[in-house]
Amino acid sequence: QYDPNCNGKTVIVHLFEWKWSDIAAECERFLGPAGYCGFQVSPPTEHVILPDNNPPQPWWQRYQPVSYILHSRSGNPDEFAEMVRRCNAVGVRTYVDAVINHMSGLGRLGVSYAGSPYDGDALDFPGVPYSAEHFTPKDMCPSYDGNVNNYGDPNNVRNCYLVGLTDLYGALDYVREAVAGYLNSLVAIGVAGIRIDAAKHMWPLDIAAITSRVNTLPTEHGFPPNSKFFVYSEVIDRNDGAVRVDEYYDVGLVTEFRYCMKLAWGINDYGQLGGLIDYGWGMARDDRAFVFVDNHDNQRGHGGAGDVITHKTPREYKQAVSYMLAHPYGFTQVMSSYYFDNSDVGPPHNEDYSAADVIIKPDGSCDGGWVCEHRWNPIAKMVRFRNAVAGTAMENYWNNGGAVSFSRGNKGFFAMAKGGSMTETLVTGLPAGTYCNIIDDCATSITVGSDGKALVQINNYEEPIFAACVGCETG
Ligand code: LAG
Ligand code: CA
Repeated sequence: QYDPNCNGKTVIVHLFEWKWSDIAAECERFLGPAGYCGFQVSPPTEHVILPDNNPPQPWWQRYQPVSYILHSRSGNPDEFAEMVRRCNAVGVRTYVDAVINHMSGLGRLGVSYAGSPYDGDALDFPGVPYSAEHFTPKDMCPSYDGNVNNYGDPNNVRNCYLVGLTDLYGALDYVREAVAGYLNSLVAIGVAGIRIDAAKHMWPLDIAAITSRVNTLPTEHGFPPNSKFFVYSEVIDRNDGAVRVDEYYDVGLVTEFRYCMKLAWGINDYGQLGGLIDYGWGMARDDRAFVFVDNHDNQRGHGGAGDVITHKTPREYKQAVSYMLAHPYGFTQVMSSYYFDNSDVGPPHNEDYSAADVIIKPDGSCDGGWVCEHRWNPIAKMVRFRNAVAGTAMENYWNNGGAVSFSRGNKGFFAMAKGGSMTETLVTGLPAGTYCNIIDDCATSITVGSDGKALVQINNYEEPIFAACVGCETG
């Protein structure tokens, strides 16, 4: 449950709203060679389809599942299985965003991609099937209108309807079995793990009862015998309610949303980077923290928003992601977005609202409305750095308020200058020798003396980052 099952690699990317055939190609042409461990997909199951919404078919319709059939606007079950297979073949793992706290919202009525009808008001989802008795009994929700509205009370947070979403009764054996059946169908085709959507709104014991029914990963997809399904629970804990991240340690890693905020503060004011991890705040312990600079919600003002840096400020974003990937804390996820002005609007799409092709330009950047942060120069390079220094501690930390540097054991050295330039003699932690900056493709380098020190110079306004690691130059 704690191992992402990717041979010790350290970074996954959230390919938000990408379609399955594009992801398969991306594994082969980019994610594998770049050293990514794997990718998180948008919820793959049938979901409500909202053509009359303004804008039509918002991204968030995928967070209203109506069955566990793997058919969505990203593709059909065959395309999904083919993606998992092709990616596994190049050592890149699939992680599914599993929406298992709830089904559709109340009032949602229709038929989804594979033909499953849904009726939210009647609590009727024959595609699973679920019916009224499988949803949390009304008398268990201490809220005047049935919705989650008191984050100080765990019964309210977990037994009421989150923004009107029909809440599954996770204490029932039938529900646990149905959800585990879904997860086992993923395992069978080679999926390596899941994000548990809205885990904060589920009882940790119900999650444990479900994950305990999940099979070990199939060796025919390249997993060592007895490998366990990787789990990270999405729990938004900003010291603002009754639910804490540590309640979920037994089922897997937990999202650490305070990290987004603290890192943003640190990039805006380097002096604060030294206090990035605050255990006094209850931040998740290192071996349970799942961290990211931004995610699909908080980059657009949905859950956990406020004080986050996104692709909309590329210079700051590159610094934030680079710092995250250099810093040893937690297991890291990189975001890969599409451009948007309206926070509800879905991905670039075809006439039928299926996800549009991701276009790759000759220079390796993306087009067609896709941002592809995971391909941005310093971000992709820092994936290589993080893999190379895995398992080492942060040492020789130096910070003068405008620039920062540290080493990772005797394997890596990282420096960053907020203003775009710096000239400092610093302790690198590296054995004597010459090391080049992987960020500028070895255009600059440092010479480390027998005392471990080197003159470090940065002169690059857009990408003011120096990263060197032993054995990294050749990739
Ligand atoms: C999550 N984590 O806990 C997801 O990361 C987040 O994106 C999901 O909300 C949420 N939990 C439920 O899975 C998203 C949007 C919501 C949207 C919801 C369901 O942030 O805005 O709610 O998905 O589609 C929408 C409307 C609401 C309406 C609700 C039910 O915005 O106004 O009440 O649907 O019909
Ligand atoms: Ca619930």
